[in-house]
Amino acid sequence: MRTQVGIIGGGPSGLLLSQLLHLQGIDTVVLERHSRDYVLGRIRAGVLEHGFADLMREAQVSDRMDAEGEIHDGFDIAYDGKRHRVDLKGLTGGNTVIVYGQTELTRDLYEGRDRLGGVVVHNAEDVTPHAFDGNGSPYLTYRLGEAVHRVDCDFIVGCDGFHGVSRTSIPKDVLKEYETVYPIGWLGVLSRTPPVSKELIYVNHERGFALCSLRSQVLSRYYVQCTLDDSVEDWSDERFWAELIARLPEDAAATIVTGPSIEKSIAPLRSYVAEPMRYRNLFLAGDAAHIVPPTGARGLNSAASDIYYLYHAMVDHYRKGDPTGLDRYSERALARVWKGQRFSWWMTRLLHRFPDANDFDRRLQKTELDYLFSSQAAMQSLAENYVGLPF
Ligand code: FAS
Ligand code: PHB
Repeated sequence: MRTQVGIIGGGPSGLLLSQLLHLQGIDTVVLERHSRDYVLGRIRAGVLEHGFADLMREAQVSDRMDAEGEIHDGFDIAYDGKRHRVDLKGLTGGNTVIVYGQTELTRDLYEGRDRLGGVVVHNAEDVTPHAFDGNGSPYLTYRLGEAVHRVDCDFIVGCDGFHGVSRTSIPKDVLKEYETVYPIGWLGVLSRTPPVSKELIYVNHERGFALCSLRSQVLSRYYVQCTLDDSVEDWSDERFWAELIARLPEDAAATIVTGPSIEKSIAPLRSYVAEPMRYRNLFLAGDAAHIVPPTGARGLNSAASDIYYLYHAMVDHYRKGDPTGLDRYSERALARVWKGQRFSWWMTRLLHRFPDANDFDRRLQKTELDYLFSSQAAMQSLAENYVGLPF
């Protein structure tokens, strides 16, 4: 098989890039190691920056997002038992976010690929990138059952997430990795219950962080900070609801509707960036290159940011013969990735209880929160990062 851009990974990054390039007449093949159902079985992000929503519209896969996604003008941060609203719309001159689950967004992208006749190979095992170092033409190999297949291409894009094959295919002496691992995790629960609040509530509590989010008016998404020793088995639904309620401000604790969990998972918190995001004819995008703690809702949005830059760079290369975008992809993408890293790190430090924190740390955290809600400038900084900085 021959194509122009060989993409490893059929998650949001790979599918969005494939869809956008297809609409510009640029051929792609997506190799995904799991089935579509498996990919759509994952429960992950929930908040889309307005720039990401625009990309979905440009990719012609936004009808359901625009019909079912909820536009949110703000969210609350609760601490010391009180809720403080962050007026995103007012603080950013009208920008908002869309609350729309990654699962549904990925489903929309798959349906968009189907509509255009896009090539997405599922259950592709042992996907391996070859000859991407500039000596010869790049190609991918993969296995379907016993049969080995080959995809010849001009470029390879690793959209294969943190545990993929693309980043680790870059020579060790080329890659510079930056990482901090937090001694905490998030236990997330999805329940068919009405959300406790119209907008998200982020909670800083002495027992630990909590977050009240949603997927629709009948589907709620809740999180509590847990330890890295915790396992899902340690957390019955009863224990989860009791702990969440213990951390919520009074009004929310009194009105929350609990119910059986339909999904329960623990995600460890980590900040990670691999540089560069290009090695000759191999590009990295999304979680393949960077990971953030979910506190700032930047993970999926940082992936979309990479796709924005790579998409425009590929179009300039193929349509105008201009390599500038490709040559500057890593520099441009990383500039925005690192701002997302900073914001996610800052929100995580602001809202969680760290086991190694002393009295000074905790007093400083409270001062940071008091300052935030006493300063228009500080709130504006929070708001402009949350709705998404310009591409
Ligand atoms: P993904 O990991 O989504 O997709 C990579 C794809 O590549 C997968 O389908 C995988 O099967 C495939 N793949 C991997 N290796 C392969 C190989 N060798 N060959 C072929 N295919 C391969 N972000 C938020 O903003 N908010 C959140 O609340 C949030 N919660 C999260 C919870 C968890 C448990 C995780 C893991 C992430 C969470 N994220 C969250 C971040 C998440 O949304 C990512 O940013 C997003 O999935 C990134 O999309 P992709 O880059 O496409 O990577
Ligand atoms: C979610 O709804 O899953 C969600 C929302 C905001 C975050 C993290 C996760 O910061």
